[in-house]
Amino acid sequence: MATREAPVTAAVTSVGAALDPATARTWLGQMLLIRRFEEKAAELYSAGKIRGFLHLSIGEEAVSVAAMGALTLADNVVSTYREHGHALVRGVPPGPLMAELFGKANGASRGRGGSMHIFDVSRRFYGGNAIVAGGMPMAVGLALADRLQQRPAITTCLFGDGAVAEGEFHESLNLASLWRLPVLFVCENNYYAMGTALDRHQAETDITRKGAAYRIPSVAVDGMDVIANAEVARHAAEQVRRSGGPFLLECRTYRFRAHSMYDPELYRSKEEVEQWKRRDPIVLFRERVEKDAVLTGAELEALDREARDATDQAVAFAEAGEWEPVADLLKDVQARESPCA
Ligand SMILES: Cc1ncc(C[n+]2csc(CCOP(=O)(O)OP(=O)(O)O)c2C)c(N)n1
Ligand SMILES: [Mg+2]
Repeated sequence: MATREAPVTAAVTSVGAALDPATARTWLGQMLLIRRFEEKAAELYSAGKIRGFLHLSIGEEAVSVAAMGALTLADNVVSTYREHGHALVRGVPPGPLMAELFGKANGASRGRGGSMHIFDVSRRFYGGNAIVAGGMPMAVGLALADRLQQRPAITTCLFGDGAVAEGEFHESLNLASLWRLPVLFVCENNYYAMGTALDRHQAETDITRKGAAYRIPSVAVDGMDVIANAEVARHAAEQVRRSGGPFLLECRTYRFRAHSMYDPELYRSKEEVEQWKRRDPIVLFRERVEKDAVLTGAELEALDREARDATDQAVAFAEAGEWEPVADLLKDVQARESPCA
């Protein structure tokens, strides 16, 4: 069973920052939408409505809220296969997102991508990438393109702790630093890559130290604390904008569910999972909102109802969608003419 040493760098935690009702409503509403949407997706998977791979980010909602909240719509986002939360906060509507999970033609990627390949060019959301660390060189390329075209935008690149074992992680950090490209690298460190604990595949488990090795300013934050995470992400994004160079933000978090829908979870103890669940980002934030009387009990209930209603409407949208006609299945698979001819 995995045992973890405390990382060398302490994670930033929030220190009593004041909360305003509008922000509380936004953050709680977004986290609840992700939670209810994914709980429903798990149910629909068991019912056979959703097939293929399905990776849930339940427990990691604060990271989505923080990372996406630091951006403007002119910025680019490159994500992983655990991306429903990122997509929802970025503004991909729940209906097309759910329809994509169903594989319907009204899905965000026209039913061609499924859960791991949510794509929305209008929101500069460039996947949904199934390959571990596969999005990282793409993010560096997007930032390079922006630099060459003098577009004043930054690119946020999300990746898991498992990605740090890949060559693409090192190549991407190195080039982004060497060429001073505006990339905000956001590591969702949930301490596991499928069934392998971080300290079973990395000699150095402090991911900020890997960023520092490439001379990238790197900070770790408590990813279960939406207030701290959002504050640090905002500073990180501002620094990328101001300096034009990269930044690495390590968000220390935990997934409460299995890696995907097929995973007996033999690599971690129930006690460990329960311990992390006591720091559920939604519960923690709701407690803080109640303690400071930022929102009333009725407002809190209404937020949860809205998240459930939006999820139900998304399911209805997906159910009403059509399958792509069989005659179209080969469309867009191969170019009609070779560009080299
Ligand atoms: C290059 C590559 N190798 C292996 C896999 C199989 N695989 C899928 S998910 C995963 C674990 C990745 O873990 P992490 O990056 O920590 O992300 P998390 O699932 O924890 O969000 C692996 C090894 C893959 N998709 N791509
Ligand atoms: Mg992981």
